[in-house]
Amino acid sequence: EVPDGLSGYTSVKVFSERAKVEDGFMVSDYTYENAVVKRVPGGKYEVTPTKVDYQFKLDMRVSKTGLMMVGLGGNNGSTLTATILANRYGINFRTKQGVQEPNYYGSVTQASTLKLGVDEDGNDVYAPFNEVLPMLHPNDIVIGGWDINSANLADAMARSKVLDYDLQRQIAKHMAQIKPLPSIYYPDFIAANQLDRADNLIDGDSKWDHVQRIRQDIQDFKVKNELEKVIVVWTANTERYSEIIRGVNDTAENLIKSIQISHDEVAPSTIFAVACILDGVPFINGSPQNTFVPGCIELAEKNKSFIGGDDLKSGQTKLKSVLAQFLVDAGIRVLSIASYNHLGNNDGYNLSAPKQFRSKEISKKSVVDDIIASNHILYNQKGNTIDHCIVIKYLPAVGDSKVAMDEYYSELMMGGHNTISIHNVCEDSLLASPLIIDLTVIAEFFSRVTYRKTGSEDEFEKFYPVLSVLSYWLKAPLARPGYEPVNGLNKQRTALENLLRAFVGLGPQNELKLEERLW
Ligand code: NAI
Ligand code: DG6
Repeated sequence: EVPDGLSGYTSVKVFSERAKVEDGFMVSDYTYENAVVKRVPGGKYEVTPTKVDYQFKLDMRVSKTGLMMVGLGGNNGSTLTATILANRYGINFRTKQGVQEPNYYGSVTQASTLKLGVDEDGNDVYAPFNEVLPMLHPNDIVIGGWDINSANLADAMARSKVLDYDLQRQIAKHMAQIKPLPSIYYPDFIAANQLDRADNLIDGDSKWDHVQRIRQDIQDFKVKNELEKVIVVWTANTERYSEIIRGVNDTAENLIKSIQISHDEVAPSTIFAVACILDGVPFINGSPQNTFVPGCIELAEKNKSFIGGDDLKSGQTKLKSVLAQFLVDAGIRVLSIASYNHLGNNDGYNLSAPKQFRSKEISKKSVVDDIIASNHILYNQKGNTIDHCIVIKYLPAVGDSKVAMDEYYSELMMGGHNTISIHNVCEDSLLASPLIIDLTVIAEFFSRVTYRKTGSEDEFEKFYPVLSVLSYWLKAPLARPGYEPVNGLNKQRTALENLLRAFVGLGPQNELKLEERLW
């Protein structure tokens, strides 16, 4: 049944001439305004405004969706599962502060708002982010996945030591029913100290058989739970980087051939990605390694299958993607950033091995690249970089409570200096789990969006497979080959909000406030 009005599916009803609901689809017209800039000799710029008209089409019906996590028995996997179940069953629990109701704090889609416009007096009005258009609710997500460790999720949750005991106690009976599927373990890719966990493995050594088995697992999960869609998120251990070797993983064809001969350089995460891509299942990499080798991206392109990554942007790096951007946008020259972590969870244990640390170091460092590139007044031939140092230490005693210390040292006017020091302690997995919800919700949402150029008779088609709208939640956003990733958190959020607005026939977010500023 199609509700009346332009939306009516949510609490937000938009009356725009540029959008209408027809047969369960929201169809909107959007003029994409941009500017093409030419740098000309003498440090000058020639700017030409551009306009392209698009039509977007969104299926308003949310699909019954499953989330399969690779690394289900880890801190993120077990914390997220318990949180969803606690919310679904409305399980309150006691902490030393009193009774705690379950919630989804830290999730943009579930706990943040989006400015819709202004009221009659010209003051801003906000609505819940997930009320602008129909989105998947986390309580409805069916959870499953794989782990190289056989612990059921009640035991995995206890091992993670993240959630309060009273919640663990009440939720254990639900969690115990979930057992990770056996997974693939190529010891060379994660730290040797993880060996003891590997007691739940798919038989055989053939990497091609592993791809087929994972495809089958996804299919079985879909059928068993009567799902329309499955989204797979890698939240297993950080792997070492794979070497990019010509003829091995540089093209889609070579990558498939390499998997067929079980080439050593194909990582487990790439095996999962390929399995998903072959069946059009969105695959998101929540860890820093280069799962998406060039051949894997090409395969996603060929199969028009969504991929997104890399590495969940939860705490220190999220702050950096705001703070460094703010300083540089304020015309302050950041000279160095020293970022230090210590943590005592299994992630920290795995990262205590040099190759796995290196993957994390790369992703944590890359976050300021485009910020530096955005300001040639501050960064130029005289000094074109920020000294950026990443340290991570494993300290078992602190468990999941990660300590992050950062020092931003900057140059001010007339040779002055400024030091900003930040000390941040947080339960790492409570910051990371809501990001997995958002990635799932937004990936499901974009799998319902198609577009075409206005006036074209072509079929509507899906967005480009590298789903860079997910960048907000990712430390080292995967970008379409040939494009630079955008790291600044505010830019990432603006893109998301404006896309949502475009789909309901609203123009981009603006803060002009002319109601107030003009007579
Ligand atoms: P964890 O170590 O608690 O969990 C990882 C799980 O993956 C373990 O249960 C392990 O047995 C399993 N595993 C390893 N290899 C596997 C394979 N091939 N197949 C299936 N399962 C496998 O780690 P945690 O804290 O849950 O983090 C997961 C990933 O997310 C790590 O790469 C971490 O760096 C990344 N990450 C975590 C954040 C956080 O705040 N917790 C934030 C950003 C990224
Ligand atoms: C310590 O750096 C371990 C990592 O897994 C981080 O906890 C995780 O990548 C989150 O990093 P950040 O920089 O977003 O807080």
